[in-house]
Amino acid sequence: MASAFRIALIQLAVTANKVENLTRASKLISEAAKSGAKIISLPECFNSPYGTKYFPEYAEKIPGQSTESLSKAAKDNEVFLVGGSIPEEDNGKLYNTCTVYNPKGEMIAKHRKIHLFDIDIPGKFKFKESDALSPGNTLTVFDTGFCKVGIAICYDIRFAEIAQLYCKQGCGLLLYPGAFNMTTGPAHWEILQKARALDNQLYVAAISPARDETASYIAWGHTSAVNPWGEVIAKANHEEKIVYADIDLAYMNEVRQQIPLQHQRRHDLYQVL
Ligand SMILES: *[C@@H]1O[C@H](CO)[C@@H](O)[C@H](O)[C@H]1NC(C)=O
Ligand SMILES: CC(=O)N[C@H]1CO[C@H](CO)[C@@H](O)[C@@H]1O
Repeated sequence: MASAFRIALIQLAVTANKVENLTRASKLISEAAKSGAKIISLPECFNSPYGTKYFPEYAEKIPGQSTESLSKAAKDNEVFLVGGSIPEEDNGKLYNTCTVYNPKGEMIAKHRKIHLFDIDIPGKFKFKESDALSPGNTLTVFDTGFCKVGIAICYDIRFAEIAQLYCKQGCGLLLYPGAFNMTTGPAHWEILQKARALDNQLYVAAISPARDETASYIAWGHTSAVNPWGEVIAKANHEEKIVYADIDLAYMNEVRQQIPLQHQRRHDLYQVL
């Protein structure tokens, strides 16, 4: 199996009309596949505006309209497709859920956001995801044949332990569909990707929706990919765009040899279980 392959990160412009946006996503997936991408990812909440008041209205069962459209896009284009996330309804509860498809269109993973974004700064800013959503309780790794890939959603990137566990399980690439806002975006979006990449000496990519200035929650955009040396190797500004990045596992192994963190851990003093 080739040690280098291309991924595509789709910074989709998401608005209120679900059907048109699904069609738009499918079109961009096919464009990315034609440009040689083997793994393609959509952003967090790609079929719905981001906000607790929208989740009940846009939520779907899995399988449902949005995930069937993803399965078809993966199969038609013969790619691994990471379906960003959608609000999922299951048994009366809502989740922020990412589904993953193989090139035959079969769902091979389903990941529910683990850490919900609950912020309340009195008089300033309030966003309480847990008003509408329930948390997921499992970590998610899938194998592509190119490398193992770990998934987590948005706020989850702030919890270094998840990335460490994914690294321990042999991942070469971590994908974080996410939507940081206009404050946390410029402050933390890129540095968190670099931190997770450097700690674990692997590739990290974060996939945001394009910015919509008229939305109630304004996304920072800046979908990007970082290599195991901590360098940004591809990035968008805030408009709709497909970001391509080449993942080179031979390079990853070189970095791991140059700075042999993996062999020098003091498991007698600390351990991520
Ligand atoms: C973005 O979120 C942070 C809390 O995580 C909050 O302090 C800030 O006010 C928000 N910014 C905007 C522009 O909404
Ligand atoms: C990216 C994209 O095609 N977005 C569309 C989503 O649906 C709304 C409403 O129909 C359109 O205005 C957007 O252009």
